Amino acid sequence: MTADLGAQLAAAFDAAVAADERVEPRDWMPDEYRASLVRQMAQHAHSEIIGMQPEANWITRAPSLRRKAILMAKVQDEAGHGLYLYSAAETLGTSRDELLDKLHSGKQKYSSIFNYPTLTWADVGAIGWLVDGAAITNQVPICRCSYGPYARAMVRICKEESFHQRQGYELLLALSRGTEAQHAMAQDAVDRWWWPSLMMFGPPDDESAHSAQSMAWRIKRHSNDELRQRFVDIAVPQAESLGLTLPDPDLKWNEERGHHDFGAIDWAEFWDVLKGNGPCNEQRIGQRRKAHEEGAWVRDAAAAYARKQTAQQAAQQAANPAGQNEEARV
Ligand code: BYC
Repeated sequence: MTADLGAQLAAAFDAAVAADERVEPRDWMPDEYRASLVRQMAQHAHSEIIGMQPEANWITRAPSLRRKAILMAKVQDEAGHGLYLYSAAETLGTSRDELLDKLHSGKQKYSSIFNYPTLTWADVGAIGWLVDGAAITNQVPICRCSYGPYARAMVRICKEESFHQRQGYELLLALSRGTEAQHAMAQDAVDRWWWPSLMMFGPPDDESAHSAQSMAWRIKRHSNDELRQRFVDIAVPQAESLGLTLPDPDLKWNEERGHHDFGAIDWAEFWDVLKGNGPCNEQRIGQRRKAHEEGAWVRDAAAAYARKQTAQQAAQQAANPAGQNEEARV
């Protein structure tokens, strides 16, 4: 490609993004845009898949058939979200195998939140209310992401996440209004999940390596701190309706700012979890690798079946080359 043509393509790309047009897989895009999308989408997909583990931990111990059915449906939805996102990442020329290898070898990240344990049944409620609530706050703007396949995948994901958030809220409400011990269990879960949920939005803006460029490319529409503040403002009245408190003595309404002020986040803990030192990092990745190895026979069988089908179709076509025309006439 000549330097002139490169500059023209880059200018056309910048203009399309600035005009809020969608970038589609076959459009020209800068290598760095492609790489940054693969990075974020892969991390997002991995989070959905790893995120199945803490909740699946409670499927066999759900307190009723109704709760069990709801939880199974939710965990299945997370698997589906992972698949939409891996497929969307594949449109950028990166295979799912490649991305999974990078997850298993620790070269790509997944969300910090899933390195915390689910100690009681109330944790299922706290994850739904807080973790899915934070996820929706972060992900609704991604429905307007400049990259078409990612934006479109997010529309369906966000609808399902809303249901997940509601089920968590409803579960916590039942516990909060239950016996004293149930109320205490709900409060304890919220106490443990609140701060890690705030960390999900990523580092503060002045330490966020990718935000400025991702916002210029309209992959991200808001900064990490903006979305974190939006989440806090939404969660405070919901906690009141639940009859639960949030574990932050500095949380209070600031009339002047029109937002809630909140206490300092322990960023040392966040970076430590990202380095692999959270309470469950080893367990999560170990379980993921094991599931992948144990699923090898399914992938082999599916590939063998696909080869057989292709060979049969080729043989049929060779034996009856006119068949295709007849089908076309029908
Ligand atoms: N955990 O420059 P920054 C869900 C990394 S919900 C781990 O601000 P960016 C679910 C970041 O990758 C969760 N790593 O990055 C819910 C970067 O490292 P690299 C998934 C994090 O990309 C319920 C470095 O820190 N949601 O799936 O501009 C049930 C500097 O950060 C985290 C998504 O992934 C974190 N919390 O902004 C089941 C949403 N935060 O890559 C499942 C899509 C930051 O340079 N992703 N890092 O090695 C995003 O919106 C953005 O990627 C983030 C980070 C806001 C997360």
